[in-house]
Amino acid sequence: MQQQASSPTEVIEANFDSLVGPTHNYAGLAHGNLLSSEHAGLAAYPRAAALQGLRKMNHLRSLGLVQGVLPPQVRPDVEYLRAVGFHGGDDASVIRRAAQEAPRLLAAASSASGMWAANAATVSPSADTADGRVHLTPANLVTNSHRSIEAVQTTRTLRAIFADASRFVVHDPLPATPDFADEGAANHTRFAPEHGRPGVELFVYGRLGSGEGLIAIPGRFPARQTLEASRALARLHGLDHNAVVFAQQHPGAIDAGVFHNDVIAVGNGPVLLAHEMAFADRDGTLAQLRRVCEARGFELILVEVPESVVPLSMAVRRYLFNSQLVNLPDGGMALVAPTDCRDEPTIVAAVQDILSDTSNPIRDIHYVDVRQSMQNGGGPACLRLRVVLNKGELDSLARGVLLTDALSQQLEGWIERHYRECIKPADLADPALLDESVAALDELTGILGLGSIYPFQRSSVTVW
Ligand code: SUG
Repeated sequence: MQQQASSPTEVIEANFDSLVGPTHNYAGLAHGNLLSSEHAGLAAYPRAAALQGLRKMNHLRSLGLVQGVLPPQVRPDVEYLRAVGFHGGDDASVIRRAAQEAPRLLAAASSASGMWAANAATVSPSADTADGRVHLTPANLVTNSHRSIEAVQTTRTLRAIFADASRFVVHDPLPATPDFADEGAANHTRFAPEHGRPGVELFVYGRLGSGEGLIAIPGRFPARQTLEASRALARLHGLDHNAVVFAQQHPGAIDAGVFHNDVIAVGNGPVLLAHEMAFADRDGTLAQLRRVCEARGFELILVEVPESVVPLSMAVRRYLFNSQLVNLPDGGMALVAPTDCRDEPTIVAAVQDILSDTSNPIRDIHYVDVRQSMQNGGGPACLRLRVVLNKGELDSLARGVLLTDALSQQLEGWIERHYRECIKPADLADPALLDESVAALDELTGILGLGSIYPFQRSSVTVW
């Protein structure tokens, strides 16, 4: 099963962003995510949101990076509504009944939350795994109902893209119970001297599963990731236990609105950019991470931002740490940050200090406008799933999902044709939204060359 190793320098990081789905709306569904709560009920702009996402993908491509596209989920999820008792009748009657009797459930069934691809799965590159394959485990997202319904379609989609079983393993999601609550790559960071060398994988959890004992947990907001889930992922992926670190997220940070670790830290290569409140045991975690990186033959480069420079409350609103940190083709790294950071002088000054400090390789910052996503608590890093790939792996995945100028143009036209300009909460009661989404997604699978990945494209008896 072990593949011919390609030279580590031929190994790249591809970013897979999900297209924002046609039902993008603000329903205030994510307790503990302050921006989602704050914008509940606001008019949302799905067409603008999808175009912002596409522009962000093209920006990454203009920096010389490989960019992939993931298709959205079918929403509203009428099967979910049927499963919770709105059965009988056609789809339109199910939607109308849910709108009348349980608008919040309809909102959950209609959420375009699959757009945050960092929560799609946890990914370990082949350089880190025992069998030399790339391992992906779709996240079960059990903490929130509107997100838990993503896992089944995410698994199908990833299996369609990473289909070559000699190179990729797409596991089933972890058991959907609170003990194994898993939010995917948003709580996982990989460090390596170069993408293609064996790395160190950091798993950050907010609470323990019941098999693990008791620790201090946040009092106000839910901790979404368990240690038990993180351990299971490391086992499933066949990671070397000497190259894995499990660290507890600071409970105070979760209570301040840091619902995922990627709201307070980002890593790339040997670099960790983090706020000082990232970890419950700051000193212990950093010392262990340094030790484990050293044992793998490289030095961790820590860029830490103190509370006195960027207060946590500001980080949570502006998403500095939810920037993408990427390698530039000519060396050095760049941050791809939300424009919300550019509008805050304190953050601009902090970034300037980071860029001019020659003890780290971060050289440049690019601002991208992803405001439609930001208002639901998702910044640039939430919108992408990173997959480190060697040449053979890159060549063997479904090619139609890799963004090119031609594909980008097609997608732009597709968005203009199919997406509504505006969706207000009351619009979710309109059954036409489902028909519009189905028509859009049916065309999209053709554009991306993915075949039949949605239930509406298959006969009712097909089992994936
Ligand atoms: O799970 N927001 C998402 C945002 C996820 C951001 N992802 C990362 N940090 N990786 C969440 O909290 C809001 C949906 C609504 O309220 O309509 C929402 O689900």
